[in-house]
This record gives sequence, C-alpha cells and structure tokens, in this order.
Amino acid sequence: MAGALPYTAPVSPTDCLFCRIVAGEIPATVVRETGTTLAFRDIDPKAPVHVLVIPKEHYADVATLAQDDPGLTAEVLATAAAVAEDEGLLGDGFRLMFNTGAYGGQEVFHVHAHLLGGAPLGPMLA
Ligand code: DGP
Repeated sequence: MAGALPYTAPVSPTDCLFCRIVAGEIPATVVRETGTTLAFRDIDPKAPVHVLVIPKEHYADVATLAQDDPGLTAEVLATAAAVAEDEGLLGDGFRLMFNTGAYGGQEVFHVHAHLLGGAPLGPMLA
C-alpha cells in the first residue's frame, strides 16, 4: 500500500524505556510479574484501570512478537487475563489493545498490551 510504513524498531534494547523498567532502572508500579512477562500501571492512565503488559524480552511490536515467538505472545495474553481478574474486570469487561507502528499510534517500541477497564470505554472508533 502506498505510504505504508515498515515495522522497524527505532530504538535498540539498550536504550529502550520498557527494557529499563524490566531491569529495575526506572521505577514502575508493578502489578504482576512472571518469568517472562511484566505488568505495570501506565504512567498516564486513560481509564480507572490502565495496565501495560509486556514480555521481558525486547520485541518492537506485536507483529514481530507474534511472528517470532507465538508462545511468548500467549504468555503476554495470559498475564493480561490474570491482571484483568485481579483488577476485578472479568464481569464488566475490558479492552486489550496493541498500538502498532506509526499509524497505530505506538510511541514506545517495546511491545505492550494496554489493558483498560473499570468504566464503560465506548466504541473504539467513535
Ligand atoms: P503507546 O502509545 O501504545 O506506545 O503507549 C505507550 C504508553 O506508555 C503510554 O500510554 C504511556 C506509557 N508510558 C510512557 N512512559 C512510561 C513510563 O516511564 N512508565 C510507565 N509506567 N508508563 C509509561
């Protein structure tokens, strides 16, 4: 498609913000940690519950993660589901989304799922 942007990582793992959170170099409010994943509260929440779920290993975006490591992709989703349960979101529901690339509005190029809930969020593309 004309104008489509390639999926490239603008940063390397050594200067990646979320890799630095994984390493403990930048503080974050961690709500769940597994051997391979980390979930922490978004610094600028867009809903009463807004948690970011990441693989500890650096992948730029969800397309790269899903293609290179489907098992780790499933672990990220399982951690998100566990956080949704911990946060009491399973009954009323929640939103789980991966902004991907420039057109998707991705700003941090370490793949992260946004887990949003705690209030009605409205239609996605209103
Ligand atoms: P995205 O646009 O999908 O790349 O979302 C990046 C999110 O990361 C955005 O909602 C704000 C959040 N964020 C940025 N810097 C930090 C930080 O230092 N700590 C935490 N907890 N979240 C951050």
